[in-house]
Amino acid sequence: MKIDVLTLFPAMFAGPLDESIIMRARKSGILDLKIHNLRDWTHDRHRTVDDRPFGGGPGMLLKPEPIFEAVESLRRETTKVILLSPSGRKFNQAIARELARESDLLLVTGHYEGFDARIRQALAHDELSIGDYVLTNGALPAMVVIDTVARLLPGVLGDDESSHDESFSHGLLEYPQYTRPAEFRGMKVPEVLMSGNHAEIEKWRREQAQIRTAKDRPDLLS
Ligand code: 4GX
Repeated sequence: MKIDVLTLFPAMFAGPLDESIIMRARKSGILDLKIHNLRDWTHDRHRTVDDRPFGGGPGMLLKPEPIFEAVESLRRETTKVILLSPSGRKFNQAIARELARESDLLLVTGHYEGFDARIRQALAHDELSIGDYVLTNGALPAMVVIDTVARLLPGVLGDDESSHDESFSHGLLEYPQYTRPAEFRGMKVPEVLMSGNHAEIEKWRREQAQIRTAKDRPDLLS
């Protein structure tokens, strides 16, 4: 999969995507990730990307020209163009699974108060939010989407890392898990887990997952 990112803060992307599983996916060629500076598509001396909203109001908006030029130069016939903003539909594992089937994504990250509405109208196939809170810019949301989608690409996870989407595939939170020691600072591992009775262990885990989900994420049950 090819992922292009359009951002005002390319330096923010150094680090999180240069480690571990994502770096391995990039080195193997499964993920072709390119970060682009929006200012490279400006033409004035100050490399202006923003302007004041018509009709007044606080803050600045990303102006259309640099984003249109950038998207038109980066996109291909097959590219899905996605804006990151708090007004988008809420990103989740199901959306990640859909995106993992695309051949190329172009993630456009905002800053300031938002985008000129014509960017959304004419360029965007989708607009995503990573949650109902306000960040300073869209770089972290873009990295969240990239990380979540990349680990779903075939060949990215090894056998040991794989199969652990569990919480979001069977719709319940994980059951509690324990490793050695069997007793730590007075806290004991539940007896059933050391019983060797696999039917009982299964039953206990199903119950625990239910209890935990009802308590912490009742929204997943309804
Ligand atoms: N999930 N931000 C975008 C600028 C902005 C504001 C309004 C469009 C409309 C965020 C989130 C998020 C901060 C990124 C504001 N762009 N993005 N930025 N939560 O908070 O995606």
